[in-house]
Amino acid sequence: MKILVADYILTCDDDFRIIKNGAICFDKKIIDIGETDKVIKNNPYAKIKYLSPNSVILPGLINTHVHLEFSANKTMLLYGDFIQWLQSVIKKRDKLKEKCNFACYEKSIDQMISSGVVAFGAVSSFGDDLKACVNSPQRVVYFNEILGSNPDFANQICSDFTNRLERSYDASNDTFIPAVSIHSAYSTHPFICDFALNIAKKNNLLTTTHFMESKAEREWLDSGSGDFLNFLKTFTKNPKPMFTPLEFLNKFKDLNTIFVHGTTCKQEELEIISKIGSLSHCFVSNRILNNPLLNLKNVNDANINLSIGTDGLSSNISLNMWDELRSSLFAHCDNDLCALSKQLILSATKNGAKALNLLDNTELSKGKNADIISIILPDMVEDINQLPLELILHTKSIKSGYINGERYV
Ligand code: MCF
Ligand code: FE
Repeated sequence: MKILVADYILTCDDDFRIIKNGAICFDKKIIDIGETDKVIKNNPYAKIKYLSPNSVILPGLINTHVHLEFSANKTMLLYGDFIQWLQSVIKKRDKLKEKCNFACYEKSIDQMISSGVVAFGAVSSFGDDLKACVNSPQRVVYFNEILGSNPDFANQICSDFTNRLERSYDASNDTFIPAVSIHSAYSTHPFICDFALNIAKKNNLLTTTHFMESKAEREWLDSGSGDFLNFLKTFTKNPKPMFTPLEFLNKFKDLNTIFVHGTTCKQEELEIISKIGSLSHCFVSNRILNNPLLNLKNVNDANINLSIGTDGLSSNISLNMWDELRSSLFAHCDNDLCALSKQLILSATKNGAKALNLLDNTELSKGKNADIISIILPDMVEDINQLPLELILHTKSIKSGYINGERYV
């Protein structure tokens, strides 16, 4: 049993309570949290650790969308246009895959670890990242991806998917959870989509999908025209959209799904997403691939559970969640700075936990998982209301991190 004492504890509870001069007592779970004197008095046998001045304790961060298999990329892909990027991924996919050895996976995971990520949702296209994900100290929701628009190959695609899913089942444990990813509405045939979603339904698996990422996707699914038409002609003779946007969303209605991107969603679609799942916001990826900026007002109006994803290094330069949060803070410049900072911190903690169905990770309170991080700010904070903002502005790495009460940083 340990007690950590800090200048501030950001609980991320429903009242967004910040405890000044606070302490948290835990083993695997949180036993007590509150003012330092009381916590120490109530738990006399715990080992006490006083953190350095200007310390902040908060729940471990959650990255709801990352692709580790593309981690070898630095300058190999084309940026600035979504379709061009997609073409370059297809062209360089095998090379990137080959370049990402075990050390490459570990490096990417380490980048998340040192930024305070205690759980992540990894989309796995090939199953090559399985061992690295299983070995990582973090909680991993492992989304086995399926895609393919040609029904002639459906049997092969489905059996490859089933094999990968089974391998992830064999590896599953308390901190490694198998799940299902439908790549997107433009790349997945309804038969293939149904196949994977039926398995998800039967086994109560979490699902994820890229949805309404680009203007091209909007145009294609709405009217079968635009940049996707020529692109898809390289795969199919006379390509037609395989779903309307609402038909696609409807496929997920009895599941729990993380929709990723959503930058070109209509309000009606956001309302549906709010009911059947959540949305992962990957600002840097959207910017690099020339996709629109997510409209936070519309997302908030639809009362969506919004979380944060870094996406993969195929469309980002960093898997450090603070880098992602900083970029997002600077991007949404119509929003009040302090209110946005608070929303971003909640998105990267509580909302991410809800999205990945890690319901014991939603906040720092009695009975929840002891997945805790500490950060040392460079100086004292003038106004406690600006603490979330100062954290986003100044943090690059954490001072210490605990998962299930075990120190991992
Ligand atoms: O989220 C970004 C952009 N949108 C779509 N796909 C991907 C992203 N990052 C990686 N991907 C992967 C995807 O999982 O790229 C491939 C898929 O395996 C594109 S389709 C050949
Ligand atoms: Fe992605």
